[in-house]
Amino acid sequence: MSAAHVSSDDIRDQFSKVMSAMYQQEVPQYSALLSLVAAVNEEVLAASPALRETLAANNALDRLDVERHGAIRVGTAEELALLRRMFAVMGMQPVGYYDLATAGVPVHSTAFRPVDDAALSRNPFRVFTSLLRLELIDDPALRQQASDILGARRIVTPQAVALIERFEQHGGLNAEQAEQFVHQALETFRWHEQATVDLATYQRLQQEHRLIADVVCFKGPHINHLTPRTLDIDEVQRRMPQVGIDPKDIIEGPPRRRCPILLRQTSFKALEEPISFANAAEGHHTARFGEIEQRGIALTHTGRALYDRLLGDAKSATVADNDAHQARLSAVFEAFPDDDATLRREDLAFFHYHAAPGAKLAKSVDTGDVEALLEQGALTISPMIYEDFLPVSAAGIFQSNLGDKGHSGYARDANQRQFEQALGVPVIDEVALYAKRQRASLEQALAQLRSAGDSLSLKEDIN
Ligand code: OOG
Ligand code: NI
Repeated sequence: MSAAHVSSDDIRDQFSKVMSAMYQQEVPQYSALLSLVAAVNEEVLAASPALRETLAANNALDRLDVERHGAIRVGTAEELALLRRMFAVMGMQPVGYYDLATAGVPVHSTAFRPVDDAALSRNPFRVFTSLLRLELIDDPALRQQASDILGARRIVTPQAVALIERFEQHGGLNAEQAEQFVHQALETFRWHEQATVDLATYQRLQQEHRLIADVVCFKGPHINHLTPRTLDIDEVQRRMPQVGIDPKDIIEGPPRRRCPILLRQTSFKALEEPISFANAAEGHHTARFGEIEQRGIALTHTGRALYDRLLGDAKSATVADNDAHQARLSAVFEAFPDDDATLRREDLAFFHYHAAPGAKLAKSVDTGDVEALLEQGALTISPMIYEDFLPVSAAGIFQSNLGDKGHSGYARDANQRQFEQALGVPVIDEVALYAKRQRASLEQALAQLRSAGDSLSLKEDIN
């Protein structure tokens, strides 16, 4: 990148804002949801100055107002690979692999998102991107027809393609190109009321799986939801009906806790929208919905295994409503430690390490002795936010919007290799990424303590 180039962080920030503005126009309930989330976040921060301070100290306060994730579904390997290149212009890399087929949804997915601390605190915009698995359509004629329809469409404008190529060749875009790119890239995600197929084709695909019709029958991968981040999802869920939004019954993910873990999510049901077909017939399509999320700390493999086990234990009981579900979850999750010190000591979760301001090292303590430095207060920790998704929750959200329990015949092996071949690169392992960031923060904090220690002993030498 040269000085004339706009940073990818800036491009992503601009893009996420125009995307949000477009979705507010397309789906007015999303606008109402944004206001509700902003009001609740403000109340939470007003009631808890300590939380505000912690967020501010970790550069996590500013990002809250802009933080969104979106979701799209593409139809072919070529589409997925092209979008990977488009997201790369915005500093977004494919992180994680999610196999939704095991939950009866014929897709597998990744999340395009920024990966380093600075980019995440600037704007952590992420797009959950699913690739349709056409091979899961049993009827060969229908499978071929879907493939032909998808093969004929172009989801990225020629101008956007040219700007992606320019970015790749020159390592960046100048201000004017960046602005054009943002504008052109947005076109890919726009809603189209006009289906590209006739009613009969739509209905056949719809019968196979509603998601297949959603992917195949339109000009492009319309953004199907955009999700703001709340600091109190229970409160937002409770107030949604007051602003005319009908939430799904259950909040997905872990229960409310003192130290929130992973991700809690709820959504409102997809809108039924009028569409017209290629043969001029009129109809309806339900695809686009709204969602909110509350993010907590990222878990290690050990922590994640415990989470998965407890979630499984909680599932065995039938749930009457959200209150009953949450009460049951809370009871089961008592087995999951709920304070930072234990989460860290038992290697259940990831943290950022910090050198305490003005920390003086006791002479007896070595900077290699992390436990002693924490004990002594020279090192402090703060939770590292989970930046990814949860396949079980994702399946719950898919299903609440598809209005069915999915399709049990799709439970085949995860096929990460096949997905990566389509994508053109391997996905980044999200847990390895958290571990790397944790290590880097510890090394930096220790280096700071060492140099503070050096100048201290220098002073002692002089005296
Ligand atoms: C994606 C659903 C997954 C989430 O927040 O887990 C998702 C989709 O419906 O396309 O966005
Ligand atoms: Ni989502």
